[in-house]
Amino acid sequence: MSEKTIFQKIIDREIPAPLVYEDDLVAAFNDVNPQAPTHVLIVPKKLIPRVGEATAEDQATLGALLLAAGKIADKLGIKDRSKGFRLVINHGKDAGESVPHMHVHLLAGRPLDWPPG
Ligand code: DGP
Repeated sequence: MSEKTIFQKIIDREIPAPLVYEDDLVAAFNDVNPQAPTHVLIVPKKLIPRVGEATAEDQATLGALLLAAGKIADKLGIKDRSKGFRLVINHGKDAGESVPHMHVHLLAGRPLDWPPG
């Protein structure tokens, strides 16, 4: 069995990180290197290395990630359209993926450029 990812270790509570949100399928915690005043990582408890490798079996998990984003935004007071947030998923090298355990970045708290860098 291959070495657990850092995110799996956080999910399994082997590495301490306060959880911003948790349900049966996903966990969320603050990014260690925040790119905005709010930068939360929403991670499936099941290891899906990257979004393009998800299968039909993962449908509920993929849905849970987006539903969690809405709940977290609500909890953090950024769901209102006058504020807002951005969700980002990096798949592979050109996108800047650095942890091979799929995750959704939730970024907020400042105006975010478009197109992204
Ligand atoms: P990505 O580049 O899309 O694979 O994003 C990986 C993110 O994970 C990056 O923004 C930094 C964050 N990160 C890496 N190691 C840790 C860690 O040990 N704890 C936390 N909370 N975040 C981490």
